[in-house]
Amino acid sequence: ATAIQRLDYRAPTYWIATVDLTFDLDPAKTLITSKMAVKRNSAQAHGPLVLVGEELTLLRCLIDGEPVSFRQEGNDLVIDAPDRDFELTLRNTCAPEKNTALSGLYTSGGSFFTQCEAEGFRRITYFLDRPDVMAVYTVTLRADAAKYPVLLSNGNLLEQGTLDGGKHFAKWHDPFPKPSYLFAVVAGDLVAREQRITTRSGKDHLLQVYVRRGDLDKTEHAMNSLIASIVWDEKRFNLPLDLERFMVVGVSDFNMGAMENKGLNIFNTSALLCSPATATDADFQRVEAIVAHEYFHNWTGNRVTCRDWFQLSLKEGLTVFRDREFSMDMAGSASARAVQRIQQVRNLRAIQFPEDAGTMAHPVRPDSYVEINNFYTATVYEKGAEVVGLYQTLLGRDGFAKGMALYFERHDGQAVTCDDFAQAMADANPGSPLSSRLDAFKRWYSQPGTPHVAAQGEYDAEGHTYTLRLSQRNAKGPLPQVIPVRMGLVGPEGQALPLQLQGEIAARGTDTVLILEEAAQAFTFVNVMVPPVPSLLRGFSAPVLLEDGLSDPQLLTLLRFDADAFNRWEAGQRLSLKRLLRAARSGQPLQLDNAYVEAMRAVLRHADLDPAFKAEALKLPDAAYIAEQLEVVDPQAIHAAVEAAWDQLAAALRDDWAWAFDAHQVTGGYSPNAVDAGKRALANLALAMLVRGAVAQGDPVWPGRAYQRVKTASNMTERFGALAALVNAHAELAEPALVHFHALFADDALVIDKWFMLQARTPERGGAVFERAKKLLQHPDFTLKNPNRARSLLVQLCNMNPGAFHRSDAAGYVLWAEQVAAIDAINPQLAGRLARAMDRWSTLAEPYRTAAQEALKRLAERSTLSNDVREIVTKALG
Ligand code: HT7
Ligand code: ZN
Repeated sequence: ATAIQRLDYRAPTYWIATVDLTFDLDPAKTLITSKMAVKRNSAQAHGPLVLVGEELTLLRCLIDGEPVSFRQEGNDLVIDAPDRDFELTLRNTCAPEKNTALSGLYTSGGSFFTQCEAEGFRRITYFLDRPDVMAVYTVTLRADAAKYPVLLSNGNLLEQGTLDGGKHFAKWHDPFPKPSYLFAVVAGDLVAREQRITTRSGKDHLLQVYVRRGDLDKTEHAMNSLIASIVWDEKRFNLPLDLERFMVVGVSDFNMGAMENKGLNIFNTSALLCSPATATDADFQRVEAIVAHEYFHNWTGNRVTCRDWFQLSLKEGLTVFRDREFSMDMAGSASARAVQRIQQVRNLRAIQFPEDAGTMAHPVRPDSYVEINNFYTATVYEKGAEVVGLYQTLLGRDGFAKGMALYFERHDGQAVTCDDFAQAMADANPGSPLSSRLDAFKRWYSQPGTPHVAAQGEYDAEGHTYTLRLSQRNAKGPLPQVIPVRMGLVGPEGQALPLQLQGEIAARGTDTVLILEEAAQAFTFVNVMVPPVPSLLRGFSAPVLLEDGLSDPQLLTLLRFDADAFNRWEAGQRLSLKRLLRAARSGQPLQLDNAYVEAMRAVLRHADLDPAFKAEALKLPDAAYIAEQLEVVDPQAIHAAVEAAWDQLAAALRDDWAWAFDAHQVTGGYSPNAVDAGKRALANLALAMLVRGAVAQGDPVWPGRAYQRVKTASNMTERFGALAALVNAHAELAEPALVHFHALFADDALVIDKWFMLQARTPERGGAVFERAKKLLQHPDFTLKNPNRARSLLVQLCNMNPGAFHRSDAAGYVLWAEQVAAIDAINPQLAGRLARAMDRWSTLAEPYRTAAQEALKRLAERSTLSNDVREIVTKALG
């Protein structure tokens, strides 16, 4: 397969103004009739009309009702079309029940669903399946009335009724022109939670959440999240709900979290269903964020869409930014907001930083791709959201809102580019720090790689000045980037010092944003009366790796006093990171020092810090982030260092953990609110530490208490926390606890996913975790066909558990290659995700490096690989 290049974009020769689709739904063979109003694009030279279709059987092709000459070349349907507007009629079939790739029209649990982003519509009918072709859709669905009582598509229901032979029909019309990737159909035996709302403008809307019978009691949180999202988008960005009816549907077989089809969002059940008994606080939070994300796409993605798939971050980066802002507003307190930011950054560092340094590195706006499904990445989503955040940091909230307003004023109803977004932001804010450096700013879209920022401070005690020298380099991009560095100076007693830059007439307060835009720059502060500790990159104001060279005493000062909660957390992480890196580099056993342990005790016992913050501050950095700081990565050395650190923290703070566990029990009914969730997070961490410490001592008390909690907890957060404490500590009671848990939830697929995930992610000890995971592949509940299940075992083991995966006998790599190939034959998109486990193979120490390379080569030699997997292994091998 050849790579598609961004600069090769050309507008199409024809547009499609309207499309009238009729579906005769049958799992084995569905018949699709399509009538399209095709318009000549006079800006392009006349030529044949080339439509694309995959895995379809074409039955009829008419222009203005007359047969026309056409040919099929691979997936292309090439039609000798006239040099004018015309009506094209096509008829074709597809086979939904054979569609295990879950792209196009497929069946799941006896119902029909579609997934059209990015290129699934071509697996339904022949079309100009590209996002810049926006058409108005009318859809008639015909199906057996008993098996498929609910028939849904985008927009408004025009008509429904019965047909002969036990069939019925429904006719839908979506008044908004949309690209084919936003098309959707659902047909099945589903039930809905409904709610009528009146929005600020006085309009009435019907909201519906459709799920399988029996799941209705798990939809309340999704409905509440949807209503909160509607209210928030109107209030924060003035963006109203534009449809009378807004539908959300759950499906168990789904490749990603959810899909923003116009007026008919389709969700993975894992991103939709929750109840206190079956979902953790993290699940509740995830459902809220994904419901919001899909809803926010209605404006940032649907009303204004992407011209081509290279612009994917235009909608994804912006929508992730919006759902993050929403989640932070929903979280409430400043501390809860900081906790959200900490979790975002932890995730960025563990997943996006390695991606940006690895073989699949690409800019936020990629320049080429072989398979677009491989580019739904942490870079496009999470780094893309960070880049949108940079606009807000440079322009302020109001300036950013003005930019958004201008963007919609200019581009509503259009398919546009990242340049259009950047231009609207700059034009809405003349004279701003953005408008004067827009070209340089846009390097965030064109250069891959994580910039490294080095900082060095110099205090002049006599002149009372403090000079901060900042420099940047990016191994994957030659040009300096525009890096907003939010910062403050902290005095030795913790005081926030006034920030007056040399040449400025007054202090800027105690928190400011410096703009680093050259390779190296110096900033001198005057009237600095005491030697300060610089607190840099507050709130993680740019997605960079900061090397500030701060000493332990300086970091301890920030951990105790920084006014910026994010940087307090960061100081603790740096203290941990230093120790872990030292051990991982030297291969010597890690020995935590007293100062560090006492600092962690002080955090745990602190009178004012929120429990949720404490839980984050006490967690060690992720192995993937630690690995990114090393030139040569020995995964087992990192694993040993992290395990030793946990063991020592468990032992040294034993009484403190016991206090924390007892002091943070939540009484009363379950609520997923941030305060209660924070207490549960800290209590769960404490329990994990107590069980770990007890297992090391051979003491049965805490494992016994955890086991009891697995049996009697009244909510999933506590039950699963207790189970995880036992399993992760390799306690003897882990086995019976796992058996008990499985029996309790045998009928709940989403909970059984958790059961697999926990076992696949357990910190390795002597190879037992890998062996168990391998055995679980044979478990009767395991299947490669359901993406949630396959991910819960294989992605967790191979991509998220380096201590178990990277083995000196190469068994992890052998299993990986086998499973990638097996999944590839079923679902290439999912196989592509698993294939990413080897992205960073070339930095591995021996013997891992050679063994990983061999596994990659063996996989690459297979003749039957999909484009998805082929692109990833080819890039991995360089
Ligand atoms: N825009 C969607 C991205 C997507 C997707 C979703 C489900 C299955 C396959 C998919 N391919 C691409 C999801 C989102 O970002 O909201
Ligand atoms: Zn999205």
